[in-house]
Amino acid sequence: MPQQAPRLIEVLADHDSRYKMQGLISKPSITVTANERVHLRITAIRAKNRNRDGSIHGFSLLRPKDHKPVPGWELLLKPGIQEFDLTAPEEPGEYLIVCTVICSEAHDGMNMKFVVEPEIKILQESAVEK
Ligand SMILES: [Cu+2]
Repeated sequence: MPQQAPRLIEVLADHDSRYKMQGLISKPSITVTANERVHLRITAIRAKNRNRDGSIHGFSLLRPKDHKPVPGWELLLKPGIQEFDLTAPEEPGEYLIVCTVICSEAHDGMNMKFVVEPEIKILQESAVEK
């Protein structure tokens, strides 16, 4: 089966402890389809503080029901551009991305919406499965 190229999503983790996306500077959000493969390109710019390991921001995806991090989606960011190949959660819902590095006084507000929409099954595929 031909694999579709993962979708590129670009995020800026900025010096003012905010996530930003092109065209969505004041209210960034990511919408994906369940199980979709995504290629995240995150540019991180240092705020006031960093962790001992050199991380300047975090990027963790939290589940809607219990705010537990999604496995594989607990990212720590070093200064500069970093790329991650990830698979979206299979459960639809409104998730939250939060920073996990106490990067400045504004850290508590460093979060953004992440929506997982249900997967649309192609009729032919489900006919074959049954
Ligand atoms: Cu932070």
